[in-house]
Amino acid sequence: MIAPREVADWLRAHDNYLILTHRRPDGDTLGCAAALALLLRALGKTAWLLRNAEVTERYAPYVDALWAADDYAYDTVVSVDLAALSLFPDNAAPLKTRVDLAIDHHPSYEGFAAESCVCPERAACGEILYEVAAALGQLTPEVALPLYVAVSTDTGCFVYSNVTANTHRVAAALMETGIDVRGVNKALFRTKSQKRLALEGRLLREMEYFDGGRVVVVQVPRSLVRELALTENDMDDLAALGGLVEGQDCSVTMKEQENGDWKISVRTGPRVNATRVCEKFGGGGHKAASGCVITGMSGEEAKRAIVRACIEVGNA
Ligand SMILES: [Mn+2]
Repeated sequence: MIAPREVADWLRAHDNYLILTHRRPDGDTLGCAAALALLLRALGKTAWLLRNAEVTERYAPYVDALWAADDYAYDTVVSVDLAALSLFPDNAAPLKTRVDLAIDHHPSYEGFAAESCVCPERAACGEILYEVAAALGQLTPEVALPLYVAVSTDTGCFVYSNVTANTHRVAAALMETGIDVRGVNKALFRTKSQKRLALEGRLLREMEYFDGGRVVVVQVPRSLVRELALTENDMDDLAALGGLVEGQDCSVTMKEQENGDWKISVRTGPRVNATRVCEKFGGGGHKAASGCVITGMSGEEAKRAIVRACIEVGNA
C-alpha cells in the first residue's frame, strides 16, 4: 500500500498509461480518470482512458477526447475508483490481472492491483487524486475541473454523510484555480430534464409506505421505462428519491431489468442494516447502502419479499 505522495513518485517513474474506470461509471471514476490523464500529459507522459461503453451524456464531455485507440500500446495500467473485479467493464476483463496501480477510496477494495493507494477515509477518489496532483505541482484548472466533478458528485454536492472537512478543503483548493464551479453545479445539481421530472413526478405519486412509514418503496417497471422512453441518464441516482421522505429510515428502489429481474437498492438509517437485508437475496454492500437482484418474481412478489426482509432486519 502506498500513500498519495508516493503515488506522485510512482507516476513520474512510469509512462504510456492506460486508465481504467468502473462499470456504470459515475462522476468520481470519470473525473479522476480525466484528471489523471491530463496531469500525466502535463508531465510529458502519454496517457489515455480505456473506452467505457456505459458513459452517460451527463459525463461524456469530460472524457470524450481522452479515449484510447483500439491499438494503443500501453505499458502501465492504473485504475481509479474501481473496487472490485466484478466492476471491471466487459472490455477491461483481460486487464483484471494486469493492473499496475489501483487508486481507490472504497473500504471493500479487493486488492487486485500490483500496487495500491486506498484511502477509505476519503469521501471521493477525487480527494486522493487532488493530493497527487498537488504533490506533482499539477493543480491546473484543466486538472481541477474534472476533480471538482469527482468530489462534488460523490458527495451529492457536499451533503451526503460521507463528506468531511477535508472534502471542503479540497473543494476550496480546486475553486481557487479559477474553474467554473457555478457552471458545473448548475449543470450537475440544479438541472433536470423534462423526462426526469416527469419520472420523479410519477414515482413520487406511486411511492408506497410500509411499517408505519419507516419503509418506503419506489418501483420502476420496464413498462414505465418504455412509456417515458427513459435512458440510463434519466434514471441516474434514483435511489436517493425515497430517502427524502420524512419519517422513513429504509428506502427501497426496485428497477425491473430487461430480462424481468428486479434490481434492488436499499438505503437505510442506523436502525436497519442494509447489508443484512440484501444478504437474504444474495446481495451485499455497506450498512447504509446495499443492493441485490431478485429473480423469478413479479414486481408485487418481489416488493413483498423485500419489505418483509426490511421489517425483519429492522426488528431484529
Ligand atoms: Mn467514488
